[in-house]
Amino acid sequence: MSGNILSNPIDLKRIRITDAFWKKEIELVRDTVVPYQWEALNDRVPDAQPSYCMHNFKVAGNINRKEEQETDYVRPVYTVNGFCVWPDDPGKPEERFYGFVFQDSDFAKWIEAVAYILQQYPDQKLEKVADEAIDIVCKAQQPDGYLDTFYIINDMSKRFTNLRDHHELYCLGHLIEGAVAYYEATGKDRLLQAACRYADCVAEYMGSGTHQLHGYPGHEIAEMALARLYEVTGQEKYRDLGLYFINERGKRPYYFDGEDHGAIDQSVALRYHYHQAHLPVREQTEAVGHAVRAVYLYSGMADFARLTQDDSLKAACERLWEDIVQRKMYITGGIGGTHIGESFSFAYDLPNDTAYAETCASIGMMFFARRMLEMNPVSQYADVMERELYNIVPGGMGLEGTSFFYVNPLEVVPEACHKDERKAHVKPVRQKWFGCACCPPNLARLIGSIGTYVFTETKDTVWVHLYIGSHMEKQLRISTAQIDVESGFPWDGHVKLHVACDTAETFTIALRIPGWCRTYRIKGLENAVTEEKNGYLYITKAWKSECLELEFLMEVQVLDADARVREDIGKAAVMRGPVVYCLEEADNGKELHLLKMDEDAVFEMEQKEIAGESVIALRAEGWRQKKAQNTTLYYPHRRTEYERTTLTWIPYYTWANRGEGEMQVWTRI
Ligand code: FUB
Ligand code: ZN
Repeated sequence: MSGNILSNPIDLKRIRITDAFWKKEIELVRDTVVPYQWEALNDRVPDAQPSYCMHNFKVAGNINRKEEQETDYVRPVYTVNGFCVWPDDPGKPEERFYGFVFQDSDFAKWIEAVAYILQQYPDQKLEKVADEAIDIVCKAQQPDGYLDTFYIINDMSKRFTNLRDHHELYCLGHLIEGAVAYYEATGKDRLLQAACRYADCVAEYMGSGTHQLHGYPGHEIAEMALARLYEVTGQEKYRDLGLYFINERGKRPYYFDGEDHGAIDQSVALRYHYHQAHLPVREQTEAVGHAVRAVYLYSGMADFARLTQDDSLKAACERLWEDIVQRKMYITGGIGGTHIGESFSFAYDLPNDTAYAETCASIGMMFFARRMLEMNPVSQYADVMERELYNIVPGGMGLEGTSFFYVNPLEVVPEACHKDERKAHVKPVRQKWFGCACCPPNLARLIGSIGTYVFTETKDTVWVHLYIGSHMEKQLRISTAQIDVESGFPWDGHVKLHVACDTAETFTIALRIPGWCRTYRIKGLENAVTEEKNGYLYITKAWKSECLELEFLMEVQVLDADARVREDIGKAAVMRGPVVYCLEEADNGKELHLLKMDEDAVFEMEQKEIAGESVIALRAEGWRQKKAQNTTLYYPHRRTEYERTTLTWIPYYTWANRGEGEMQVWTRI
C-alpha cells in the first residue's frame, strides 16, 4: 500500500487503564454488567424479556446426547417464535428453540467481555463460570463442527439454506471473536477449537468450488472475525474464507435470490442495499442499508485491505467512511437515521426524534475507525472513536450498569414514544433487557476492550489516539519504554505523558490533536524534533526519563448543522471537548421545544451529580417562549414573546438517569 503507515493495536495484556472515567466503566462491567448479563442469558432477571440463549445451547446439547445414546432417536422438528416456517409439531416446550435466530451470539459477546475483564482482573470464580458456560456451548457442537442452535434444534437438513436471514455466519463471527479473546485471556483453547471447527465446517460448504455454495453472510461480522482468526492461528484458510465473503458480495446473480426465504417477503426493492450487496464492495460509494451490518462489513473490508495490501479495497473504505461522517452521522456519533430496516437514510436525513442510532452501530463505528487508523494514522478516525466513546457508548448503558438503550434518539417527548407508533422504537428510559439483545453484551465487550483503542504502534513509533489514562510498555531495540498517560478527559484537557526508558533511546511518539481543539500548548519538547502531520504531533527524541505536559483548550462550542439537515435548521447543539450536551426536563421543565439559546450565550460550568455520577453541567441564560393567549389551534400571527430563563445542559450520555422526561440535543437559537 503506497504511502501508508501500517500500525498495530496493542494487546490488552500490555495496557493498564488508570483513567478516572474509563476505569470506573470497566469496573462497572466487571462488577455489575457481566454478572447481570449472565443472569439475563439464563433468563433469571425478574420482569425482563427472556433471552433463552443458554436454554437453547442446553437443548441442542441434549439432542446430541440423546443421539449418541439412542440409536433410534429421531431428531425433533420444532417451530420458533415468529421465524420458523417448518412443519409445525411444536414439540415439548422445554425442548424448543426460543428467541431470535441469532440468540447464540449473546453468549459469544458475553464470553468476549468476560475475557477482556479476565485479562485485566484475573478472577478464578468468574473464570469457572465462564468455563462451565463454554462446556454447555461445546456440547451443542455437531460432529462436523456445525454450531448454531437454531438449526441444531429445528432441522439440520435446512442449515445454510437461508444465509440472508438466518444468521449462522453472524453467530460464527461472534463465536470466533469470543473464542479468540478467551484464548488470549486464559490460554484455554476449548472454545477456540470449537470456533475453528465451526469455521472449517463453513469452509467445506462455502467457497468457489463447483460443489460449494457461493454465498456470503446476510449479516456481516464473519469477515472481520475470520481476519482475526487468521492472525491468531496463522492458518490461511481462514483468511481465504473471509476474503471470499468480501469478494463474493454484490456479484450478480444475487446469491440470496436463489435461496428459499420461506414466508419472508423478497420483493422489497432495496433488498440488495439492506445487505450492502447492491454492488461489489470495491464499487460501493455510499453507506446504505442496515447500519450495523454496514459498518461490520466495512471493518472487515479494512482488515482485508490491510492484510492483503489492497488499495482498491482501502479506497472503498475511505469513500464509505467519508459518506458516513460527512452526511449520515449524528452529532452524538449515532448512525442509522431510520428504524425502517434499522438503516442509514439518505444523505443529511437525520431526524432527531425518530432516529435509530443503534448502540451496536456506534460500536461498529469504533471497529471501523480503529481499522482505518491501523491502515493510516489520520486523526479524523480517532476523533470519531472519541465521539462514540463519550456519547453513545456510555449513554447506551444506565449509570448503574443494568439498563440499556438500543436506540439513541436526540430528542424525546415520552408521550410520543408511548402513543405514536412511528416512535415506538424510541424508549424514553433504558430497558432491563431486550428480546433482541444485541446491544447490551456488545457494550460490555467494547468497554472491556477499551484499552486496545488507545494506542497503535510500529517498531519505532507509538501513536496516542485517545487521551485515556493508561500505562503501557513499549519494547524498543535496546530498552523498554514505560509510557504513562495521565488525563483529565473528558472534563478537562490536561494531559501528562511520562516516558521512562532504562537506556536513552530514540523513537517517536505521535500525539493526536483532537479535531475539536482550536488551541493547544505543550511543554517538555526540549531536544525533540517535531512535525505536525494528519492531525498528529510527531515527537522524535532520545527518550530517557521525561514528562510532556499538554493542554488542549476545552471550550464550550455551539455548533450548527449543515443547512441540508432540515431537522436542525435554526437550532444549535452544545459540545465541550468530545462531550455532546443535551437539555433534560429534570433541569429545564417540560416543553423543551419552547426554549431558545442566546446567539452569544455565556456558559458557566457547574459540577453536578447525576445518579451518583459527577459531571460538568453547563448553564447559560436563555429564553422560554411565552404561550400566546389563543383559543384556537391557529391564529393570526403576532410577535413571539419570550421570558428569561436559565438553561442547564447535561452530558448526553447521562440523560434518562433521573426517570422519564423530555430531552433534546438541538435547541432553537
Ligand atoms: O441481526 C442481529 C442484530 O439484531 C443486528 O445487528 C441488530 O441491528 C439487530 O437487528
Ligand atoms: Zn444492537
